[in-house]
Amino acid sequence: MAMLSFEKKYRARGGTLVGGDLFDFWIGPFYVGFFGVTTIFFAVLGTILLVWGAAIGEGLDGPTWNLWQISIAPPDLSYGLAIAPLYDGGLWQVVTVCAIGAFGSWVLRQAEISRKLGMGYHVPVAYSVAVFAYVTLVVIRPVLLGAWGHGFPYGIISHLDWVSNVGYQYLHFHYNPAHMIAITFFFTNCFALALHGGLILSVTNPPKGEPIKTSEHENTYFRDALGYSIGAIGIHRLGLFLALNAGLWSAVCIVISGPFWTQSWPEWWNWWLQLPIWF
Ligand code: UQ2
Repeated sequence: MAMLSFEKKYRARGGTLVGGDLFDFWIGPFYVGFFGVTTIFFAVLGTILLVWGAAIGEGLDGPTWNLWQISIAPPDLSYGLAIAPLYDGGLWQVVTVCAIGAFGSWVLRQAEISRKLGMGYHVPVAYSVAVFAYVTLVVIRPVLLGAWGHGFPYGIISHLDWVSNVGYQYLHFHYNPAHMIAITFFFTNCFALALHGGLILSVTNPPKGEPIKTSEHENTYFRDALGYSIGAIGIHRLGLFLALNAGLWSAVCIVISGPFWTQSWPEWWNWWLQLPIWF
C-alpha cells in the first residue's frame, strides 16, 4: 500500500505504554503495538465463541443460522453473580470478557497512537464514553441488581426484545428524566453535525470554475443567519460535548432504572404534583 509522503516521518519508535519496542512496528498502514495484538486476540476469540454458540444453539431452543435469530443469552437470574455453566449463560460471560478486553485494548491503542504523535487524549477519552455505556449495561447494572441475568442478550432481534421488555418494566421509559436528557443530546448532536457537515460541504463546493470558500464565509454565513457564529474550533468542542453527553446520559438513564428507581417512570414525576404550591 502506498505511503503518503508525510507518513514516514511520523513512524517513530516510542510512546508505548507497555512492552517497550516489542510490538512497536507497522503492518502496512496499521500500527500494531501490544494493544493491537490484544485487540485482535479478544475480538477474534469473542467472534469465534459467538459463532460456536450459534452452532450449538446456546440459549435457544435449537441451533439456528438465521442471522436475525441468533442469540447468546446471559445466565438465568437464579445464578446471581456466579460463574454460570458454559452452555447456560457462561458463554455470554466469556464473550462479555472478550468484548471488554477488545474495547479496552482499543482505548489503550488509541492512547498509544496519541502519545506517539504528541496529541491530546481526546479520541481515547471520547471512545471510552461509548465503552462505559456498554459496561454500564452488562456489568455495572447487573452487579448493582445482583445477577448477570440483567445483562442484554447478544443477538440482533433478541437485544431489541430486551430493550422493549426492560422499557415496559418501568411502564413508559420515555418518562425517565435521564432518558429525556440523553435523547435531547442525541438529537442536538445530529442537528449540530448536519449544520457543520452542510456548512463545510457548501463552502467546499462553489460553482464550477470558482475557488473554494474559506472560514470567513463559514463565520459570515451564520452571522447573517443567526447573528452568531460559534467558530471553527467551537463547533468541534460543541460536537464533542454533545456526543459525550449523549453516551453519558444513556448510561445514567439505564443504571438508575432498577438500582435507584423501581417504580414506573411516570410515577417519578409525582414530585411535581406534590410541590407545596398547588394549595
Ligand atoms: C459555526 C461554525 C462552524 C460550523 C457551524 C457553525 C464557523 C465550521 C455549524 C454554526 C453553529 C452554531 C451557531 C451553534 C449551534 C448550536 C447548537 C446547540 C446546535 O458557527 O463556525 O465551523 O460548522
